[in-house]
Amino acid sequence: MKKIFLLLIMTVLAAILAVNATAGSSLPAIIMLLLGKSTYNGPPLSHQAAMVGPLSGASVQVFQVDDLRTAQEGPIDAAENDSNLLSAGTFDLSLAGIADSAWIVVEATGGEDIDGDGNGAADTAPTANQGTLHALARASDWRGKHIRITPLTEIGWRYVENMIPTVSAEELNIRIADLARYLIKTDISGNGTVDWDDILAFDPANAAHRDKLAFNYNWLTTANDEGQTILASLQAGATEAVLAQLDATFSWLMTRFPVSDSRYHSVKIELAVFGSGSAASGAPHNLSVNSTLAEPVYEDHIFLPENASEQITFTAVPTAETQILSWTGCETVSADLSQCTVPLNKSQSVVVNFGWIETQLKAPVHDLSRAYNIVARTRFLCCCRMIWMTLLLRWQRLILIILSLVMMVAVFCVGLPELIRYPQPIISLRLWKLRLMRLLSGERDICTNS
Ligand SMILES: [Ca+2]
Ligand SMILES: [Ca+2]
Repeated sequence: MKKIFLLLIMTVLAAILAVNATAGSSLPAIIMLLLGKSTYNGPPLSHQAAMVGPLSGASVQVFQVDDLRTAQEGPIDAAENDSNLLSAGTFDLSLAGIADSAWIVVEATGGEDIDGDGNGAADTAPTANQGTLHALARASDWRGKHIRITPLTEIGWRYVENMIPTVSAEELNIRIADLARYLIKTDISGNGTVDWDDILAFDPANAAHRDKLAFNYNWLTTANDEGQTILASLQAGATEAVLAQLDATFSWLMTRFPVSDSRYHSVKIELAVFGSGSAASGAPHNLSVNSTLAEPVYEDHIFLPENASEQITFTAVPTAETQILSWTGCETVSADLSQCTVPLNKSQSVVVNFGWIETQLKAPVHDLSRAYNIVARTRFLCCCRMIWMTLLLRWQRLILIILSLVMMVAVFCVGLPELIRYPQPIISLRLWKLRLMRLLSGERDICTNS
C-alpha cells in the first residue's frame, strides 16, 4: 500500500516537473494552471504576450497610469522560443516599490508570433510583429495572476486610455466593469463572474476563449473597405488605423471618449496658480501648487467623494514682490484675499492670480526699448500714404475740373436740350476739327453749329 502511495506521489511530481520543463514557466504558475485557479498569493507569476500565438522575444515595459512616458521597469525581453507555446513570450515583473492598488500599464512590443494562424501548434515560419500591445491591471493583479497581453487587452486599453489620468479610481473601476460586460459573454478567468479578469486571462489561440467573447472574434480578422484588418494593423504598429477600425467596428457598442455619468459619485478639485506665488489646502487633502520653484513638486488635483456639506479651503501665499489679485472657482473668498473655499458638491477648478506689486505702485510704464524702429517704420509708411492720398486727390480734382470745363463749353456752344438730345457734337472729332479750322481761318466763334 505504501509503495503504491509513494508511486502515486512520485508520478504526480514527475508530471509537474515534466510540464514545468516543457513550459519553461515558474512552478507556482504551473501549479496554478494545473489547479485551474485564477488567484494566487505566492511569488510573482510569469505573464505572456500574445498577438494570436505567443510573441517570442517581445520587449516589455511597465508604466504607471499617471506617467505613461517614464518606464517604471524594462525593457524586459520576453522569453524567446520558436516552438514552445507555453514558454515563448513569457516574462516576470518585479514592480518594486509600487503599491498593490496602483494601476499599471504593461506594453509588449515587437517579437515574433510563433502561432500566427492560432491553431494551437507552432508555425513553421513565425510572423514578425512590429506593433505594440497594452494591458491595464492593478499592481496586485500583475503580482497575483497570470496575465496575457493580447489584442483584447489592447482593445480594453484603447477604450480606457482617454479617461486617464483625469478620472478617479472609482470611475476607472466602473469603466472597466462596463467594458468587460461589453467584450465578454461568459466567464473566462474561472471566478464565476464576467469581469476585467476575463480580459486579462483571454487567450486568442484558444477556441473556447474566443467563444466566450461578447463579439465575434472574426471581426478582428475581417478586412474593411481598404482591405485592412484590426489584427494586421496591430501587427504593423499602425495605431491610427487600429483606432479608426475600432471606432468603425465597435461604435454601436462603446466609445473611446466616455463621459462621466450619474454613477460616478466623486468630484475632481483642481488647483492652479497664475503668477508668482503658492497655494495649498493643507491636511488632509494636501493639495499644493508653488509656481516659484524651478521644478515644482506639487499635487494639483484630487478626487473626493461628492459631499455638498463639506468644503475645502485653500490658502494663497504671494512672494515678497507679488500680491494676490483674485481667485476664480471659489464659493467664498476672504476679505484679504488670502483664503478661498470650495464646496465638494461638484468638480471645480480653482485658480489664484498673483500680480507684481510694482505695477500697481508706479505710473504706467511703456517699454520703449524697441520704439525707434517701430516709430521710424510707422513714419515712413505714414508719409508714403499721405503722398499717395494727396496725389490721388489732386488728380481727381484736376479730372473733375477738366470735365466741368468741357461740359460748360459744350452747354454754352450746343445748348443743353441739343446736348441731351444729340450729344455727338461733343465727341465728334470731325466737327471739332472743322471748328478748329474755322478758328484758324479767322472765324472767332468756334461754337457756331453750322
Ligand atoms: Ca500554428
Ligand atoms: Ca471572470
